[in-house]
Amino acid sequence: MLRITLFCIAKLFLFNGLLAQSLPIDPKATEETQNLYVNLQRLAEKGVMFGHQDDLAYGIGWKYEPGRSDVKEVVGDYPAVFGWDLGHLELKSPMNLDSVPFDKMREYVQQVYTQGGLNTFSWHLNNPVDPAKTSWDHQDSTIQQLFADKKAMRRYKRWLRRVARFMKSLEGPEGEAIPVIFRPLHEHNGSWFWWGKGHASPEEYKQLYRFTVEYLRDKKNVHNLLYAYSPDKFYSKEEFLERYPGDEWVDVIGFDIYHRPNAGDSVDTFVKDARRMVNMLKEIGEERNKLYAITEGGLEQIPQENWWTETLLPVIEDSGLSYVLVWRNGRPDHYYAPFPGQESAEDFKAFYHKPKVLFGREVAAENIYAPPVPAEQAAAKDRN
Ligand code: BMA
Repeated sequence: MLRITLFCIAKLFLFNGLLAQSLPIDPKATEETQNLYVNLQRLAEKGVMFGHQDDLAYGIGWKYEPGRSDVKEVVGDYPAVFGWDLGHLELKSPMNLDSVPFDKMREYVQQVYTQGGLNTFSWHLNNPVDPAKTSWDHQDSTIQQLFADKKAMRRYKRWLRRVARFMKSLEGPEGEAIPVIFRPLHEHNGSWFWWGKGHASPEEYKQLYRFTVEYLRDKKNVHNLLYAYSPDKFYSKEEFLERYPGDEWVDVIGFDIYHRPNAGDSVDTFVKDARRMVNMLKEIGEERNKLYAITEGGLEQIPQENWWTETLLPVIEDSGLSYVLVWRNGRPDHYYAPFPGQESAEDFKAFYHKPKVLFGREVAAENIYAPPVPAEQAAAKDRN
């Protein structure tokens, strides 16, 4: 009898464990969103997806030319993950803070979905207490003021409704909502944004994160989002979790990390530090059954010829990371992916060919929005 009871309890735990691992925090997540979440967990065992911010919108020397991508022009394939930013959507601006028209952004997101890739959104939103101020115009206690000031709160809700409308307008060929990763209030353990560490207590930050999720999901019925929590670089698990809103609010955990070498630094220092962060992230991800990723980063202008295979690869390989996303190719002095002729382009090709680094075609073959293939079938397919 005791053995039977124990067996039942064990089964229940196992079942709950599987459920916790396989389902997004939104119980009403659309079918494609649920499929995506489960497929991403499976895919993370195969390799790390490569991502690039604004990849289809512009690159070095071009803007809004259909089909173009700096990454594709170097390796003959698109990235697997595409980052976009919603900053200024809240202001009803027709284009985002980096001049990408939202109508075009929607088309790019549709293109990515159709070709089997993944879209992720950040949001450099203005300050809802003082809307003329940008994300970076921080002032103390903004979050506290937001919750105390009815007018500011009405404004923030209005902004969230604009986000909700945009997210719902992302539709696939059958009218289905396109699942995306939404990564609000990022890099919050730094103090450069108004939601950052120096301007809010951990509880205030959590309150805003939870409010944001709840409003979109439960009030506005947006059900095509997976939510990501991503501080900037961090030095302990405690620091990583200090402002974590809780497992029931987050689908993906990650961090942003830029390589900013100082004269005299050895590459090894960055690799070691970053790898330590990846290892801590992996532990937290495994403990909490969350997908984990390097949500943003890179080396500006990539002046190191072998940066991809000698710096980035040792940071990400055999890590279980879902993806790594490098920032935008914004200007000749501000880019993070190579383009033809760029110093690191040859090395980027070698990086592309690493079996555990996944680009567009490999991920397209995985049908990440389709019902997950049962484990046995997948294993049989692998054997063939
Ligand atoms: C920063 C820079 C800025 C940009 C901002 C938001 O890292 O790329 O030029 O406006 O991100 O995308």
